[in-house]
Amino acid sequence: MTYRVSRRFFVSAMSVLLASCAGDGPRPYEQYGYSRPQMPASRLVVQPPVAQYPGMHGQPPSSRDYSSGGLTGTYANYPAVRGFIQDMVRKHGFSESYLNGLFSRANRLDSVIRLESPAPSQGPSRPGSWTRYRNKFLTAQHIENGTNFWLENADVLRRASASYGVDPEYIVAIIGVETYFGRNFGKTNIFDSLTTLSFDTHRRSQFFMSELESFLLMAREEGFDPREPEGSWAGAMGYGQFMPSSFRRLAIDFNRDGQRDLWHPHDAIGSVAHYFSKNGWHYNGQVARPSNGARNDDGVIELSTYEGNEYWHIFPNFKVIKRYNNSNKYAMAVHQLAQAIKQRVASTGALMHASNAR
Ligand SMILES: [Ca+2]
Repeated sequence: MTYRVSRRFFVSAMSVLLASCAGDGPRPYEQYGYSRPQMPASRLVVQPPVAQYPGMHGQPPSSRDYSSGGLTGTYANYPAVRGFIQDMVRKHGFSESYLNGLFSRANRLDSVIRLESPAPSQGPSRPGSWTRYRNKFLTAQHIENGTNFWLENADVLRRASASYGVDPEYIVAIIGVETYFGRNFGKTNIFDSLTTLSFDTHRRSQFFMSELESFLLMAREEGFDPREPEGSWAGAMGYGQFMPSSFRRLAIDFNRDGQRDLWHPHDAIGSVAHYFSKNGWHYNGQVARPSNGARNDDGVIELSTYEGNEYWHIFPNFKVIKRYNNSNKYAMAVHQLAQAIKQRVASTGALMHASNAR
C-alpha cells in the first residue's frame, strides 16, 4: 500500500514538474550552449542497465521461504536484534516469523566492522591531502568515461536537467565520483552490512538501524528479496550510491517502466537530479572560485596541496554537493570533474572521432 502511495506521489510530482517546464521559455539546458555532437547512430543507442534491479522479476519477498519459529544463526543471542524485529512487527506490520527467518540467515561481516572502526590517529595530517584526493578522480579516464556517459545518456540528462533545474555536468560528476559511471557499485551484501553496522558496531549504530528499517521497508515496497542487493560496505546502492532512506524519499522512476531502479542509469540520473533539487540547487549558479586566502571568512575553505594550501570561495551550490557527502574534498572533486567533463563535451567532435578510430 505504502508503495502504491509513494509511487503515485512521485508520478504526480513528476507530472507537476514536467508540466511546469512545458512553457514557452527556454529550457534550462538550452541556456547552456551545449549542442549534441554529430556521432554515428550506434553511439546513441542507450546501453541496457549494467545490473537489473535485484529480484525485479523474482518472487515477492513474502513468498520466500524465510519463515522461522525463532531466531537462529549468528544473531540468535542478540537481544537488540530481537527488539528490532519486535519494533518492525509493531510499527510496520511485518510478519515476525518472516523476520526471524530473514535475520537467522544474516552474516556478520568482519570487514565492515573494521571499516567502521575509527582509524588510529596519525597526528597532524600530512600536507597534500587534497592533491592526493583530487588525483583519484580528476584522471583522463574519468573525464573520457564521463564524457561518454553524458553522450550515451544525453537525452535523459537533458530531460532531468530541465525537470529539476540541475546542471547536467554535476549529475554526471556525482555518478563518476560515486561509482566511476556505474563500473563500481560495490560488492557487499546490503542486508548483511546494515545488520552488522546496526548490531556489531557502536559509533553510528542508531543511524544504521534506521537505514536497516528503511531498507526492509524499501524491499517490501519495491518487491525484492532483501537478501539480494549488493552495494557499498556502508549500505549505499546503485549508480548514485543512495542509502535506503534517500531511496525511499527521493528515488525516481525516471524511465517510467514502473520500477524505481538505481541500477539503471536513467532512473539514477533522474534520482540524483531530484536529490540536488530537493536540497536547493541553483541552476547555473556558482559553485566555487579561487580566493586569495581570507581565512577567517566563513565562505572560504582551504585545501591542502604539496605546495601549500589552496583557498576557495564557496557558494550555496557547494553546500548542496556536501549534502551528498559532507566533505570539502568530495564536493571540490565533484565540482572540478563536472567542469572538466563539461569542457570536454563542449569540444567533442574530436573526442568522438578519436574514440571511433580505436
Ligand atoms: Ca524505472
